[in-house]
Order: sequence, then structure tokens, then C-alpha cells
Amino acid sequence: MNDTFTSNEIHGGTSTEVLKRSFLDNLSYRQAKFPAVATTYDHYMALAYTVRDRIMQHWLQSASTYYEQSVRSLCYLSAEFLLGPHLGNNLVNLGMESETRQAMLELGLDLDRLLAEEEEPGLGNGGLGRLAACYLDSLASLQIPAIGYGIRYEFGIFDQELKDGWQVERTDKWLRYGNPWEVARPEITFTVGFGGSVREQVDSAGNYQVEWVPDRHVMGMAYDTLIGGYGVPTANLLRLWQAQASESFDFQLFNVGDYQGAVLEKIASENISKVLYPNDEALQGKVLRLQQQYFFTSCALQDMIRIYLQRSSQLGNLHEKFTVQLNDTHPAIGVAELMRLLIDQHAMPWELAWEITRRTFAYTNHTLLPEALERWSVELLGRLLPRHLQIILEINRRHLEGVRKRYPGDEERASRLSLIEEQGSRAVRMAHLACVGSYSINGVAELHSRLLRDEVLRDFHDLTPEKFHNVTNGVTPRRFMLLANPRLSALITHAIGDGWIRDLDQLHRLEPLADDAAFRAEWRVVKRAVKEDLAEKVQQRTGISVDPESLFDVQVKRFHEYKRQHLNLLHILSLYFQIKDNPAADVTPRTFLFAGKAAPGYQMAKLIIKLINSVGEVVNGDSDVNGRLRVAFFPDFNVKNGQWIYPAADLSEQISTAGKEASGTGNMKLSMNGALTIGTLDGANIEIRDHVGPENFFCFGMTVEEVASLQAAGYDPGSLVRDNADLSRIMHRLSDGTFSRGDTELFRPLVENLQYHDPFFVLADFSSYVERQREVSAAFQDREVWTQKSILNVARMGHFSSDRSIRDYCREIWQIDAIQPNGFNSKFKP
Ligand code: HBZ
Repeated sequence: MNDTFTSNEIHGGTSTEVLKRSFLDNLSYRQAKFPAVATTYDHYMALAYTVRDRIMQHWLQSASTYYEQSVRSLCYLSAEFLLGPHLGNNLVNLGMESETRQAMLELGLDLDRLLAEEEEPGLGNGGLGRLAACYLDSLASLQIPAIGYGIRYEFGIFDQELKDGWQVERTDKWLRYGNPWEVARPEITFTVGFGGSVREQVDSAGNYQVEWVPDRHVMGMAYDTLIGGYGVPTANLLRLWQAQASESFDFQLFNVGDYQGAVLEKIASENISKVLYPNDEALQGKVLRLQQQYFFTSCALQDMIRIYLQRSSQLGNLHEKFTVQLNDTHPAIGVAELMRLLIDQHAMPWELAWEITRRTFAYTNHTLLPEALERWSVELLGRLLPRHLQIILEINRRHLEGVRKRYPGDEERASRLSLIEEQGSRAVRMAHLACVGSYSINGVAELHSRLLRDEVLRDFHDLTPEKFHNVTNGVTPRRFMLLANPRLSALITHAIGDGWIRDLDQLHRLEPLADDAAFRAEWRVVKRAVKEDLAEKVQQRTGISVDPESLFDVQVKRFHEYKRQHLNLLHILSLYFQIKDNPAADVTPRTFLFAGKAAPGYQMAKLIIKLINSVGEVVNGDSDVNGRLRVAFFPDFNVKNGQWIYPAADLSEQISTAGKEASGTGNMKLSMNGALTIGTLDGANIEIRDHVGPENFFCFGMTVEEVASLQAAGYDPGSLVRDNADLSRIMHRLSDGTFSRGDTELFRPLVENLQYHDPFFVLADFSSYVERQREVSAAFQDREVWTQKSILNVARMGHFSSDRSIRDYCREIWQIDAIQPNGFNSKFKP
């Protein structure tokens, strides 16, 4: 071994010389390529390994410290982690971007080209999955001992393409060329059972015993991804489970000569982690989905118990060493699974097991939409997990016994609080299971938490008010400012130092600079440059040329009727017809940029995508418009593309029906990058407006209360169309073929839905929206005032860092402290 370098330096040093050497080593010994034949992808891989080794050093140190000190840890259980590309983020968090760029340069390579090679792990649908990823970043950055547990989907969220304006789904083969960021752990494998029956018997000592005999076993194997904190020597684990066929079972079939059967069995088992369900906010009730949920939750809990038993011989204090956060109800079956593990596998009495379980779990709700609240039919659950159904029914029996004692004679309340829905076919209400089995229940923005307390979970709030909390969501400024917007970050750091990156409240120090004309000019130079970058991408991806001087009006998020992308469209049409009436009209030039995926089975959402593209085709090509309005749909919205889009927005569209968006997090990413928001009083918009100041936020539309009273009074959208000439014309033109090459049927479902039902009150908020948009257009004409508002938005967004959210969780819910890894030998030495 060459003694010029210690192993720490080879794998941990960040000088240009050491980086070059490690990189070349990895190219040879891990990627097995010599320089003359190495491709750009090989270079990316070699660099990824080089960086991973450095995080690995931090992880070894963190893990050994956690072990020695037997610390209290968080387990974050989530069916989704929407991580986004690792390389750039890890370089930023390790503080080695410029050395790396230099090292690559000296080897004749361009770091940006290597960065572009990475296929992002799209293991999530949208906000919920991305929130989990932001929280992992903040947990590591705040040095909180934590493990993220989820599923290693072979196919993540589909890639979106557009064909003739329609969304087309393509499979996401992110693992095709290997994943340098993960470490396979074949030694960490657990067995998960499905189906079969429950046998009850009394043993020779007279003890009542229950044995679940599944008819099928699947193995879950761990794959670890290291999550390094920003500017600290801490790294935590994201442990994702992959399903594998259990060999013993295959062999049984194999031995009786049923080779086909054995192979089919193997395929069925491995299907469990095959693909992410691409539905957000809608129930599918598919058995494979329940298998996924139980599979990863069981593996996570078994792993947690394994880790606990390394340091302790009995499980009575499990809840003191671990707390488990349930990211929505997707892992809520864990309540029954922990009971089963403690009672059936570790011979614990019910009462003690229940005490531990109740003190272990905490539950975050992410939706108020009734159709998104998970319910599993009793029949299906009993077939797949008979022992768990039995446990759930016993939890419910005891729970309702308590309810009846507390509210004698109030049978209606008891049935509302039951874990079982009795109407129609019986179903287990997973949110109720999570509430009863947890010590904490939280919503993700103040309004959302209030609506949970007062409406959706009102009876639970009456029962156990002390369990209820709010933790408003946040996003990581490392990925969404520092990495996505290096120009703005450099300007901010130049003005106030770099303390804001770890303490986002320091952005407040920008406030006085909003009044500094020279600073405003620099701010505009940055905005202009990032808009040019985006304009180039838009041209590449859509063929549409957009003017960086125009107002960039951006709505990027999943497609859903409650998010009301079609309200935005109605405004575009209103402007368009204004120009058609008077081509000389004074309109503020705007680029309307949309991006987002629709669930493949959600026809209305897909039709809205088609309509955006159809309107774009007409508007963009109309010589009366003369380039003043541009409509572009940026395909395949994902983390990587988001990083291009967020920095370039002038206006952020957050226009959901009040009471429907639990929080929103794109609203935060856009405002942090200097966009002004046009938004309803929904989700975290309300808190954003409170922080940035109502004068720097364009608020419109009905409040939650107004929506409720309109609904109660009987809403008639048709009358709004009749009474509003602008709206009548738009609705008419949507159905007369103007935007559908003469086809009068194409958009009929959309138009009729609005005219006759309008479940999300699009038409009811139309006038208020258009009026506010007029103010936006006027405000954008005064660039000095606009810039001032943009600076104040950024200066006042510190509250929406995910670091603040994690601190809130630690203090109010988890009771976990930060830990410094000890004995560390690097520039990160604490
Ligand atoms: O969670 C979102 C909320 O809609 C959004 O308001 C909030 O900011 C965000 C983070 O708290 N919810 C989702 O993204 N939900 C899903 O993606 C989802 C995925 C699978 C499901 C159900 C919902 O089965």
C-alpha cells in the first residue's frame, strides 16, 4: 500500500490531488475502465463513488457514535422518498464542489456534463415524497440520529412525454446502468409473511397462544443510501427494502417438480417492490399496494427491533430508544405489526405491548380529501393479513370500550370513532388506526391542522386533544436555493455572509437591501440570467421560444382538479380574447409555464394537460398576439427539472380551492427564489402571506368558510357563466372547436363538468382571480417595486426551511437531541 495517503485521506480527503487520484482509482477498480475507452457515464460513476466514499466516512463515524452512546433515534417511515439527483447535492453538502470542479478540469472533464448524466431516483409522486427527502437532508444537517425506511422501487414515477399534446407514460428505468449511491446489504434481510391462517391453542402450561401460519413468505433485503448533512460530519441512512423470493419456499415447489410454479412464485414475490403506484390523492385499493405497505413496514420494524436488541436484552423500553414517524397512513399497518411482533414473536402481554406501541408511533396526515383517506376492505385485509385483522379488531374493541365509558349512550359517536367503517362493505379506516395507535397526530400547515382538529378528526380531538400538533412543512434551502440557484445564492452570500444556508432566518438581513437601488439592479441581473437559462431549456424541450423579458408565470405541480390548473387556463383565455378584441391592447407580456404529471388513470387531469397544449398551439401561433403571450408545457416535471424552473419564476401560481391543499411546498420553493405568489388562502399560502407581508403577495378567492357556505347554499356554476360575458365566451369557445382543430367533442367533458358541477369552485373564483392578475400585470410594469417585493419575499421566507420543521418535530413531538459524531478527523471536526 502506498503510504503517502492514509485510508482516511484517500477516501476522505478533498484536495484536488487526492480527488484526482481517488477518481482514477474508482474508474479503474470499480468501473473497470481505462481512460481511453471510458464514457462520460463512466466518469460520472467514478466521481459518484469518489463522493460516496467521503460520505461513508461520515456515516461510519456517525453510526459508531450512535451505537456507543445508545442514542434515541427517529425512524421515518414513508412509502416514498423523492430524492432527486445525488451528485450535485452531495458536493454542496460536503463543501467540495469547487475542488471537484478543479480536479475534473485538470483531468480534462467538465463537471456539469458529469452532473447531467445522473438519472434521478424518482421514488415518489409529489409533495409527500419530496417532503420526506427534504426532511432527511435537514435531519442529517441538524445532526439528529435518524433512519429513513421505504421501498426500493425498481420502477419509480413514470417519465412523462407529450404526444400531440397528450401525456404519454414511459417506464422509468432508473437502475438500468447501476446505482453508485447505494450499498446492498444481503446480510440484512427479513422474512415477511402473507395470507394463510391463524391458529389458536393452549399450550401445556395453560398459556393461550396464537400462531399465524402464512401461506407465502417474501424476503426484504436492505439497500442503504447515505444522506450527508450540510457542513457537518454527520451522515444518516436511508434504508430501502427490495422484495426477493424466499428460497425455502421456492425449493418446496421445486422439489415436488413444479418448476413453473416455483418460478411464478418468485416473480410474484419480487413484484412487491417492482413499481411505485403513480396515484397521488386517490385510492386504488389494490392488493399489491397493501402488500407494499405491509412489506416495507414490517421490514422496518423488524430492523428496528434488531438494532435495539444489539444493546439491550428486553423490549420494554423500545419506545425510549426509537420513535417512528408515519408519513401519512401508508405505513399505518405498522401499529398492528408492532403489536404482533411484540406479542407473538416476543411473548409480551397485550397491555405492555400496547403501551409500547402507543408510545412509539406518531402520525402525520397529508390530506383532507375524503377520497384520499385510506380504507382497506376487511375482507381483503383479512385474506392478506389475517393476524393483523384480528389485532386491529381487538384494538378496536378496547378502544370502543373506552369511548363508550367516556360517552355513555352515544352510539353515533362510537361508530364515527370506530376503526371499522360499517356502511357498505366493511373497511378498516387507516387514519383511525394511526390516531389510536400513536402519541402524536399532526397536520402540515396551520389551516390544515385546524381543519383536522375541527372536522376530519374532530372526534379524536375531543377524545385526546393532547395528541394534536401542527408542524408546518418546510423545504431544504441546500437543494432548492444553493444548488438550484447558485447565482442568487452567491449574491445573497456576498451581501450577508453564508450563515443563511444553515440558519435560514438570517435571510432577514436582506430586508434593508430591498431599498438599495444598486442591490436591486444586481438582483435583476441574476433573475435575468436564470430566466435566460430556463428559456434555453424550454426551447430545447418544447421547441417554443420564450422571451426572458416577459413575466414568467409558473404553475408546476401534480395535475389535479383541486389544484385548478384550468383556472389558470381560463385567465390565459381571458387575456387572449382581450387581445383578439383589441390587438393594440396594452398587455404585460407573459410566459405561462406549466409542468406536472397526471395520474395515468385520471382522465380529467390528462384532458387539462391536453387543453393547455391546445391553447398554447393557438395562442403561440396567433399573429395578433405577436409573442406577448406564450404558453409552454415543460414535459416530465421531476426534481431535476424543478431545479431549473423554480429559480426563474416571477410569479408563483398557488391557486387551489381553499381547504383542499394540505400545505403545498412548491409555493415555498418558488417564493424562496424570489417569485411573488398569486394564491388562495389555502394550506401554507396563508403562513407565507403572513410572513412576506400581504403587500408582497397577491391573494384572491373564497376562504374555507365562504366555500362551505356557498356549497351549503347550493352552488350553481351555470348562472356564473350566464352572468359573465367574458366567461360565457370562453366556455363557448372551448366547445366550438377553436382550440381543438374543429373537434367540438374533445373538451366537452371538461366544459360540462365546470358548467354543471364545478366541484372545485373554479368558476366561483374566476372573477376574483382575473382581477388580481390585472394587478400583477400592472405591478410587473414597475420593475423597481417588483424587485423590492421579490427581495422581501426571499428575506422573509426563513421560516419555511425544513430545518425549522425538523426542529419543531424534535421539540414538540419526538424529544430527540442532536449528537456530534466523536473522534472525527477531517475539516468538519466539531
Ligand atoms: O403532501 C401532499 C399534499 O397534497 C401537499 O399539500 C403537501 O404539501 C405535501 C407534503 O405534506 N400530498 C401528497 O403529495 N400525496 C401523495 O403524493 C400521495 C401519494 C400516494 C398516495 C396518496 C397521496 O396513496
